[in-house]
Amino acid sequence: MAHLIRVTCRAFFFMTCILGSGVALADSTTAVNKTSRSTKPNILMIAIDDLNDWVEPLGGHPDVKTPSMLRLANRGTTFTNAHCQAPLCNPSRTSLMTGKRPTSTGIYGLSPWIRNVSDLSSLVTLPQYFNQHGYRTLIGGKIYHGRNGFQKTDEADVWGPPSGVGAKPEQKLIPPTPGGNHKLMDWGTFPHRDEDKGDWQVASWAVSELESMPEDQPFFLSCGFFLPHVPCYATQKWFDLYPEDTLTMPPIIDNDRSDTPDASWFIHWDLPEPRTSWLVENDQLKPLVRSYLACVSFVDSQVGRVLDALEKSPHRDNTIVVLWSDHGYHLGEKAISGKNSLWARSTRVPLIFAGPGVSENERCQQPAELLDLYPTLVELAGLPKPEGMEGLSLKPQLDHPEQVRARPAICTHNAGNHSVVDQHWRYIRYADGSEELYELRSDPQELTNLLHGTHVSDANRSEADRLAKWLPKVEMPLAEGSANRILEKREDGFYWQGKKLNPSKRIE
Ligand SMILES: [Ca+2]
Ligand SMILES: [Ca+2]
Repeated sequence: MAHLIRVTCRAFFFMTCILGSGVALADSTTAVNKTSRSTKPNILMIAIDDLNDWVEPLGGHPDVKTPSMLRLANRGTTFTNAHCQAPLCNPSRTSLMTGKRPTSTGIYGLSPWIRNVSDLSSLVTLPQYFNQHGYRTLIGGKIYHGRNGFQKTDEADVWGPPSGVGAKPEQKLIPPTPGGNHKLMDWGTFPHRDEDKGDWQVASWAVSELESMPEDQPFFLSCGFFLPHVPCYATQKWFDLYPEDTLTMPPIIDNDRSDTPDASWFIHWDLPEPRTSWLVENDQLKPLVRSYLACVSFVDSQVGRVLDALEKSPHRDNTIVVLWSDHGYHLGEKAISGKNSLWARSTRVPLIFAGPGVSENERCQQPAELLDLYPTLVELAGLPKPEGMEGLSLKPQLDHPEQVRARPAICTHNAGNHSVVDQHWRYIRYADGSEELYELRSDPQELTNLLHGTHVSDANRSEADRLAKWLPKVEMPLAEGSANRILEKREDGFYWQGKKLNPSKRIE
């Protein structure tokens, strides 16, 4: 990196766990009669796109203001060690909604949509499963990637607005970005109204549905927000929460990639998201951080509108709320912006449950996977256990946050590249066999690869081997129609988007 930045490392990760006893238990009724709404909990699922741990319940950024997510956390259980199954929209959301790992479906890229893959077209998604058991299902905004499934009544009974940023400036606010000046690679503020934003419209739709929900049927309402996905546009009032002169910058460490394997570059080889070097050279690092934070606070306010509507409704005491993000986001750390890495910056996500059957004001440090949502919600609702679930129900941890869970969290970015995280360690293995290991208590920023240089030791090797036992045993090849952000390890080297990549052309 041409320009090096050193900033004070504040306590970006705190993982204190307030231990306590879980008390409430879910209603275990299994009745499927549509008229039994009062005995079955409703589900309100709130998804946020590209939101990393910069939220108050996770403490990932000391300046961030997310009062609505904090309010939700205070009345529920926050998983402080939750991770996505893929650091990219389509594979992450496909995994969460089907209960299957990317390695089991072969969906690693931004395409395909499951219904276009013959072997996957009949998978029963989370809302479909609830629908089969008497629930009215509603989807608005970004739940599936892009417009996958949009307005298909076999995917949901009711469809709200599609996802999108909403109001846009007449032209991009930042200088042309590398890799083709992608139109989404933009951030900043310009004159517009909060009411003109796509997420405002999605929240308004969810509010109106909550106000008019039929009384004779339990509901599963999925509400997906687009921000803080790029372009990070917010109105001035959200920027005013983060004055430029007092803004805390994320810890960006000189030469942090000197101990990471070449393959760590291959998995985000050629992307529209700028490298940190470009952001620094173009004075865009601070504007990006500020814009991202402004968007996080804006989207939090929309979460608040939906929670307010729930609390004012007759459903407030009988609705399970779950909030998640599909993956994290780098804002300069490890030389990149964007996702598509196997470090905590990309894999760690907010995951908060609240409502009947969930302990209040608790934090769970056990590893959790977004894949666990499907079996967890099914168990909380008292529905029969579905076949073929690859996640584990988090009900034991929702009852008792200290309940040990042996399985670590596994994240995959294209076949053969995985990270495995437990409470204290992160192990990464790439498709060429290269590896990383981090000890998270002493090194929460994952700065020192313990499988590199002088850090190599029998003890570190033994931790790596212990975690490596959890790597997927079988990996499906690319599903038909796979495209966008596809990396393949073939016999003669790595291929990016079907073309052999030249490691000497790396852009740092
Ligand atoms: Ca995403
Ligand atoms: Ca390093």
